[in-house]
Amino acid sequence: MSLTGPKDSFGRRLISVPLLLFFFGPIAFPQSSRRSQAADPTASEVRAEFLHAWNGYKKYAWGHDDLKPLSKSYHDWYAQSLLMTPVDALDTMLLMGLKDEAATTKEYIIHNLSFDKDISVQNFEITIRLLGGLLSSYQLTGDRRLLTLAEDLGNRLLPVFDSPTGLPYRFVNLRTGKVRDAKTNPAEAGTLLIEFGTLSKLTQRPIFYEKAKRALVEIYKRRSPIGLVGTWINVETGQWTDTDSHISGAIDSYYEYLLKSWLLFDDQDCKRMWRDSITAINKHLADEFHREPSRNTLELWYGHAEMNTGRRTSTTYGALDAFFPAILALSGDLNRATQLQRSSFMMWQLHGIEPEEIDYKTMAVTYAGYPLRPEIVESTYYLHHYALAAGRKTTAADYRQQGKLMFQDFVKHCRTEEGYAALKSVLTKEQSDSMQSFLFAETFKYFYLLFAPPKTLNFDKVIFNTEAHPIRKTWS
Ligand code: DMJ
Repeated sequence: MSLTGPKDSFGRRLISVPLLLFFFGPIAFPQSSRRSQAADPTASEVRAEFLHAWNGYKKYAWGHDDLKPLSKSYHDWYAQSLLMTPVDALDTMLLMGLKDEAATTKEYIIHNLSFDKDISVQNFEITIRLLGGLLSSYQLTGDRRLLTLAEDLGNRLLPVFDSPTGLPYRFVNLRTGKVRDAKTNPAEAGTLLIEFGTLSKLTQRPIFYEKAKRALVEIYKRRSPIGLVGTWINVETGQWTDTDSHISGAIDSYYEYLLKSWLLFDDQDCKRMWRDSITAINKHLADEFHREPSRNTLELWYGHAEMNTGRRTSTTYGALDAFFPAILALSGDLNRATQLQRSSFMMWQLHGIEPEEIDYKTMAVTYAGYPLRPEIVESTYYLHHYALAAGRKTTAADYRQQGKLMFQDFVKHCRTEEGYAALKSVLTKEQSDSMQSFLFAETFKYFYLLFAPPKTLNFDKVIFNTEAHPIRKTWS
């Protein structure tokens, strides 16, 4: 077979990305065999459970946003479906090597997903799930029709940034561009740059990068004198309306995107903003103590504090906060990452599956639901990766063991006849009729990657968006 095309500086023939995909199939981003490690049989179990849930979705909810696993019906977020589950699930299928399923799903999305709809949608959720999912699947398959869909969506979301401060409104009508909801939070305003920035790089249209970056900077600029941000802010006045500071829901992924945008785009402003922020977080939100004076182990948690004074306002930590060990590890702080992961796992083991929130001082559950969240699995995967990369095989095996225990609990309590169900309460284990699309995008993906051979995805070459869609830096 003769190849045409440009040659590199050594005279070797360069193969284009689509050609590479053609020759090597959709399992993209392979890495060197240096760190090759055998697959754990649990990887196949995870894939089988992914298919169990996916088949339930196909049978009862095909073409809709989500499966309702107990009533065996469907749920759409808005008046018309935006195919949340298929778009969120597609890159996981590709990584799992489910080629036929992925091909059918991709064609379905391309022929049935239209954003020309008279519905008002939540910018943050649509960005992380749909824009992120389309961009990642485009990079994995090379199918430009996915990029076309992503660009159309990006164009329709742009009006959110037309506020007096540049901070985005929370909702936008996909057809008319009408915006609403001036009260937002750092997570919703600041979790856009990976997706919008990637769209800029892939379409050569800087506007997406500029708007999303400005939003991130506008939050940072309004940090308190001690470097913390609050929970709610008005995008028209730029004033905080709730000054509670923490790393939990409504703030969490703002910090995640400061770090990851620096790494993905080599953005030096993001680097500075991340460094300032993590210093303040560790100074004012971290809570380190010995539970019992007789015990040697120092526990690390992150609680809540008033953003201006640093006064501790509550000692709660939850399922969403459990993303932070991954972030600490990615930033190079493996000590705190390891310590915090121990705390998260302690929280999981309290009732054999993780509650949404506990008081870490008393270990009492303050919010008992479990909506199939992925964050603790994400952190386990990261820590396993770093242990393996450092040649610490026993530590890596411990993280897989931790993952196995969590996977067993997860299957035991959340599996239903035709899918997976959230739990109303981890105390009673009563299920609820909900199966959010992040189950496919994140929970199953991180479980799978934890047990699959590392060559499945070259960790060092991607940045996961907050919905676990891996984005590869294909630009210089
Ligand atoms: C996901 O949509 C994202 O991970 C988001 O950042 C937080 N919530 C869910 C998963 O828990």
